[in-house]
Amino acid sequence: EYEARLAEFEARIARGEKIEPTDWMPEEYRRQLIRMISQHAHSEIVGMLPEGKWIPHAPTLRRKLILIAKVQDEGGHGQLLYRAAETLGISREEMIEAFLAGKAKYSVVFNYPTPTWADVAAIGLLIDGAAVVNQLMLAQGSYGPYARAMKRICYEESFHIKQGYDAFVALATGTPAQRRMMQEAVNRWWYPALMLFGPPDRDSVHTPTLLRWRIKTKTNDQLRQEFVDQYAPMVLRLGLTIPDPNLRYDPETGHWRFSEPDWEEFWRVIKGDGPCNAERMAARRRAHEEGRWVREALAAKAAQRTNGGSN
Ligand code: BYC
Repeated sequence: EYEARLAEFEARIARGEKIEPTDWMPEEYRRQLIRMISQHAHSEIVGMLPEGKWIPHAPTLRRKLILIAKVQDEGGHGQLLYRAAETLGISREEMIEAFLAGKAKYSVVFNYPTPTWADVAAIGLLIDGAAVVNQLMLAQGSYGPYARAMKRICYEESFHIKQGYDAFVALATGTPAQRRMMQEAVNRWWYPALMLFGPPDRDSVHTPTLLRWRIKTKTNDQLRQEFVDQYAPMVLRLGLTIPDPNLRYDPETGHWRFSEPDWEEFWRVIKGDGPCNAERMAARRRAHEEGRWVREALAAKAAQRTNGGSN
């Protein structure tokens, strides 16, 4: 019985069909999706913090308005993703509880600091750029609600890259002090951007299962290479350098060669020992506490309505 259902499920995926919430699916497929989508949602919400810090200090009114809109979009992406995960039978409260308890991960990159305005530009170009490379792949995935959310999110993220590129170009072609500031931010964000794609394939425990069921359609290393091929020449063209002595174009393969990030640092930061982990978690716990009265008021209102109350 189970074997037959599994075969039919896998045949549907092989035909390129989307799996929808009420369709039969293996428990492991459901578990993997909940893990990934909820981590993705937490990443969007935590990802509001490093750039959000710069909203009061944006250099011009125009940049401030754009940044407010961008950070707000990230909050929206988080909501969209929690909703997609809820279709798999887990509640938003359970997901947020797991996150606040430190049991669910969020992207390693948001544990790095943003000491200057140029870090906002570096995130906008490199981190959003990396996120889009990853998410265009996820938009091809087999689970309907996640793939559709990805498609919509990629549209907005493409605008985010444009704002990142615009701020990046302004600094990279600005005064010597601005160019120096932009270069230092690139030095800080290059390796985190490479880390966004996850551990190397040889250490990626989930990749075989995710590829088998088309939750992912490319591996971590494949996407990392795509990112470097696309973004390294862009940074160099703007007259900046990349902090990797091994970076060079290989005409034989048509790809850029590059050094891997420090994977020991990656695992250490994921486990909680990065420059901003404690600060990020504290900010989220505080926001959760400060929002408690809103959740309680909404719940009370809903209960009143089901009890037939008039207001
Ligand atoms: N950071 O077997 P692996 C954004 C964990 S935010 C932290 O390769 P998989 C934005 C992994 O969870 C967009 N942890 O995993 C927002 C696993 O641990 P668990 C963020 C990571 O799933 C604001 C273990 O390492 N994007 O765009 O095959 C401002 C083994 O890894 C990371 C997403 O979340 C990491 N980078 O592949 C600006 C995309 N990588 O769970 C921008 C959705 C790995 O067993 N996720 N780990 O405890 C994915 O595409 C995949 O999950 C990954 C990892 C490619 C990240």
